[in-house]
Amino acid sequence: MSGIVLYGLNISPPVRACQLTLRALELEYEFKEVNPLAGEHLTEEFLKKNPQHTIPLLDDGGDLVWDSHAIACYLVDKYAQSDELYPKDLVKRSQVNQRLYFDASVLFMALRNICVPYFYNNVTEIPREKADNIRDGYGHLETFLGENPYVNGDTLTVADFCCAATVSTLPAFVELDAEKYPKVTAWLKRLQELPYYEEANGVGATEYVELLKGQLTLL
Ligand SMILES: N[C@@H](CCC(=O)N[C@@H](CS)C(=O)NCC(=O)O)C(=O)O
Repeated sequence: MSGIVLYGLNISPPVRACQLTLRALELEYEFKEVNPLAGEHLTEEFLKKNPQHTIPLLDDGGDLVWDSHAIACYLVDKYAQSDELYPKDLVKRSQVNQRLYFDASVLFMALRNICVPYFYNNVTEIPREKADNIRDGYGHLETFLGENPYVNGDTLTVADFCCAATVSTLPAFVELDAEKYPKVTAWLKRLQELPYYEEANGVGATEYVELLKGQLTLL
């Protein structure tokens, strides 16, 4: 086996975080569609590769990596010309890791805790506490950004890709209020200016938001 293969679906935020990273690094890759909404993540073949049955999954010449945060870091460590997107300096790396874990455990979980009941059990009501988890996520990010252009300061990192893939999707559930969260709004606009943003993330995020438009009620 050779070459990079990314398994996933365009509407999935963690898949898009990997696509942002791949495009930023100008890496060639094959995209193989696996649609969890059609049960394609539960085939024997896919489970052999990822027993946790999540997308994205990266197959790099037979080496398998899953979890978007792990994939993004792996790609930079292995292929980047510089360490800018995922610094080698221990302190800087720990700060990027903090934002990555924030995305994995706070932002993305706020999304997953609403979309899993909806997609798999048709739960169309969003309880107040779940909507509050999203607002808390927006609020923390607003604080983290401070006066900086990116989530870890002056430099774009993989943490921006992971957080942006999620934050551009969360408005499917709770609007990103530009007056309450001006820094988050400006940061997202900044990322939208990246030449590869629209293809790697914008199209899929819009598709996700459109798919859920009018389907859910905030309690
Ligand atoms: N922390 C994981 C989350 C991945 C995840 O939950 N992906 C969803 C699609 S957005 C999925 O594969 N769901 C199917 C399942 O969990 O069985 C990551 O960042 O890759």
